[in-house]
Amino acid sequence: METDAYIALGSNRGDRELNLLRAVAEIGKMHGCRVTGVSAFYETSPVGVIDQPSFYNGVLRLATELPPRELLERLLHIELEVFGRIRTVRWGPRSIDLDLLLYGSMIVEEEGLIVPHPRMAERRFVLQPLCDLAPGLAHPVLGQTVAELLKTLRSDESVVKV
Ligand code: PH2
Ligand code: MG
Ligand code: MG
Repeated sequence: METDAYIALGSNRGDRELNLLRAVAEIGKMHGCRVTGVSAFYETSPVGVIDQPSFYNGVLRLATELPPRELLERLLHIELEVFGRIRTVRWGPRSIDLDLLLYGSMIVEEEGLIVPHPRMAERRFVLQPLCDLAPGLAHPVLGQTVAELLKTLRSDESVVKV
């Protein structure tokens, strides 16, 4: 049985667009996973640590047979082995960041694995590309759709389609 999962893609180091495209290709190669949608890419102002280069962000949809923990491990493997990402500064510059946003309507709270992603509803750089793919999708905890969350979001982040 396949489940729809949504993955956030982010890059603010190196060739940001190429990094996102490479990540989509790598995720598409994973066994037990089919990429069924990719959002537009957006150039976004950094959130959290603001003294760093702007990001490119996007979201992809996956039909997957992998359970969420295994999916997360494969994503971390791509970050590490394909992009050579070293985790130094939390929220600092990175060639690629792959975050599991949603796994069907499942709610998971385990060590190192929280789904839905705990900050997704506050981030325009996540909600805008997610809205491209799934405006009517309900957030499993908050109950509102992605389009509703985006409409009522109070945030001055800049998010511009590239
Ligand atoms: N990721 C972060 C922190 N801040 N800001 C933008 N614009 N885009 C991101 O992907 C991002 C961020 C932590 O992962
Ligand atoms: Mg992140
Ligand atoms: Mg991450």
